[in-house]
Amino acid sequence: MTFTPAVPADRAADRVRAATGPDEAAALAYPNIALVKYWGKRDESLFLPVTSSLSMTLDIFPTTTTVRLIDGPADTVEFNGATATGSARTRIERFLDLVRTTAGRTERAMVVTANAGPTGAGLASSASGFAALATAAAAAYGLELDGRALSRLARRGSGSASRSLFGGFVVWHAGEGDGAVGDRSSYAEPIGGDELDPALVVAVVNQTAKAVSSREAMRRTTATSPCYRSWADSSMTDFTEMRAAIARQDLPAIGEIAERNALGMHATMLTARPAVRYLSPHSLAVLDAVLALRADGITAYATIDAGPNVKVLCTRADAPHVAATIDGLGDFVTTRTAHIGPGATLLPDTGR
Ligand code: 2P0
Repeated sequence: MTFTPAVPADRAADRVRAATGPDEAAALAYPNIALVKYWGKRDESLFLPVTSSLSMTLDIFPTTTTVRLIDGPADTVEFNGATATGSARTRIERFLDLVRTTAGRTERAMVVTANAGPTGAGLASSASGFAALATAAAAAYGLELDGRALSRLARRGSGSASRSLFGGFVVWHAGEGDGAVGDRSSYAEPIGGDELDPALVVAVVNQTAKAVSSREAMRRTTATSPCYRSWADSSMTDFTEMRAAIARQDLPAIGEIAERNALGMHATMLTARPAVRYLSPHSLAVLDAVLALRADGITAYATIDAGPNVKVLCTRADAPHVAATIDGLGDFVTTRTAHIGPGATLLPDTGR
């Protein structure tokens, strides 16, 4: 299988740059992959999670987004070169409404956004998407927010987007309480540890959008899985142990915790009613290859999000061997190797 990016990142950035002027801003943000997952909300409207999560921001598959304020009666949204429709458009319009309310502004906006990677395939496109949109929209509407406040804003577009505001290893605190108290206390921040410099080999077995959205899967799982509460409890332990493992730069421990946390999350989906199953036979083939690599003494651990694609954490030095092993499984899989990436940025000469 050949991986075809939707829009090359550099070309998307050029298009956006060419379009910027007053009252407009463009931003670039990268996806992040959670090593301790966010899976379940305690408040749907404020995007307050049940548990804290911890991620690594990547240096591949960025989203580039420009927001230009316009005179027209409605927002317009262009996504990967086509007019956005349906729920994708509604999510962006609702988010812009939130930004307008926060800024005390009423102008509508023209949004142009492009993903360099697959969309809706469990490769964190909504994380990079809403991190880029929050960064660009806040600047275009004249909101001056620090990193913590911007992460809280991005959270309201998509929970995982709060983490893509920052580079390297990032925690998103679940926070405490409901309403405004919960909102203020649920933010993301970087935690350092970047010296570890691991690689994440992304094994793409399917780059089409999933049938059940992660939002719906999360909702169904928390409401119906008899295993959900025990996963959430163990995830809190995983979070504490993961922070300690990152602080002591212990890659085998980081991998072990990440793998058990992800497989536990999938167990909650499999036990939802009706079940949600993102794992495919190809996902399992990659998981078997990871086990075989470990049996050969390679530090390689898997994590999987709301989709069939598998991400393999390993050292930078081992990444070529890990990628070659997975590529060798057959035509059904192709790999891209990521490393630690930067936080969201405004593109030069944009913003106010
Ligand atoms: C994560 N995922 O921590 C987890 C692991 C998928 C599996 O965050 O409803 O698109 O927009 O807050 O952020 C995907 O969920 O969900 C996700 P919403 P989001 O990365």
